[in-house]
Order: sequence, then C-alpha cells, then structure tokens
Amino acid sequence: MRYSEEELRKKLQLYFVMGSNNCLKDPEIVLQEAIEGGITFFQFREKGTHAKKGSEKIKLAKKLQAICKQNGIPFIVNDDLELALEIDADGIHIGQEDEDPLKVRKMIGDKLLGISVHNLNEANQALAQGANYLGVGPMYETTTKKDIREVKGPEVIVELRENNLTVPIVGIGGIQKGLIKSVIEAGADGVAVISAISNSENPREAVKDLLEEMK
Ligand code: 3NM
Repeated sequence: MRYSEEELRKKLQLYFVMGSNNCLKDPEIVLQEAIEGGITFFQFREKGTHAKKGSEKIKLAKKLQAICKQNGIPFIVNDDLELALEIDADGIHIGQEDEDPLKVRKMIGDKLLGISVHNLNEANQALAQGANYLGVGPMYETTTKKDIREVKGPEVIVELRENNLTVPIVGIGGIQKGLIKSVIEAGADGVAVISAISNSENPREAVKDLLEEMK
C-alpha cells in the first residue's frame, strides 16, 4: 500500500466525492475551492443522470486529477477500473454491485482499494478481499444516490468497531453540517460527502464549516 494505515486514517478525514452532475458550477472550480477549504481526499464519481461518458469523462478526470496532484490530495476513481489504470489514479472505490474486488486488487497492485459496505458481513468480506478502507452507509437519508440501502445510521460503524475491525472507515450518505460528530463518535476516521460541499454556493466555506465540527 502507498500509505501506512495511520496515514490513510488521517487523509480520510474529509473525503469529498464528486461528479460533474453534482455541481452547481464548473467542477474544476468546485474542486479547487473545496481543496482551499481543506478537504483531505477526493473521489471522482461520474455517475447517474447527465454523467459524462467516454472521452469527455476521461478529459474531466485528468483535469480534476491534475488539480489534486498540485495540491497533494489523493485522487480515487469510482467504479471504473479501466479509467483508474489509464490515468494512474491513486486508487479505486467500488460498491457491492460493482466489479469483483479480487479481480480489481489483482489489476491495481498497490493502489488504494475502497469498498462500500452496509453491514458486518460485507465488511468482513471486503477486508478478506483486500480493501484498504471501507465506506459505510447510508448514515442518513440522501437524495444524491437513488439506489441506497436502508438507513441504519452510525450504529453500523459502532458494530464494526465492537467486532474489532480496525480498518480505516468513512461514513457516507446524507452527512451534512451538524451530523459529523455522531459519525466520528461512532468510530469513523472521517466522513465522505457529496452534496454538503458540491451543492454549496461556496464550497470553500462549506468545507471549513464541516472541518470545524471535527474538532
Ligand atoms: N454512497 P450525499 S450514499 C455515493 O450509502 C453514496 O453507500 C452511499 O451523497 C452509500 O453526501 C451516497 O450528498 C451518496 O448524501 C452520498
């Protein structure tokens, strides 16, 4: 792995997940402002209605990756192994319905592998399949992703920690200002958010507000 587990834990503190269709303005500007605010990790998730495809998607990925590189922010690709390899991303994030994690791990070597899980069973399986970190969700109701599982809240993270899972964890799903503390107190190392940042008129200030709550 490219980071020690402790380094990864720190880097996952405020994980911004974004695609062009999540943004109110130019995605490059949103990312730049989010970085200025202090995000610590980034995932390119170009999915859903009006998402870019083919060469347009690759072009945007490269632009966003360059911004991350200039600022020392890890750049993770959501569910697109080919793209992650083509642009030499820092890692890939996959869900339960995406590619086979064992195949992905084989192809990406020591790049980061993040897996979305929803319960203890899936978490144990993801670890056996080589996940470096877990995204656990949905923490709260969200309208950003349509096909979410039942909302069980931060309790799921408590359960994973009680079962001695020490792997780096981020909570995801519906996390907005005011809800960060409960996710961190449940045992998460950080939070992953889309709309709390991307839907803000001022992503820089939105990030600062979220980070303030982590203290
Ligand atoms: N995954 P927002 S919820 C991408 O539960 C994603 O695994 C989820 O967007 C899961 O921060 C989600 O705007 C959407 O609620 C997160």
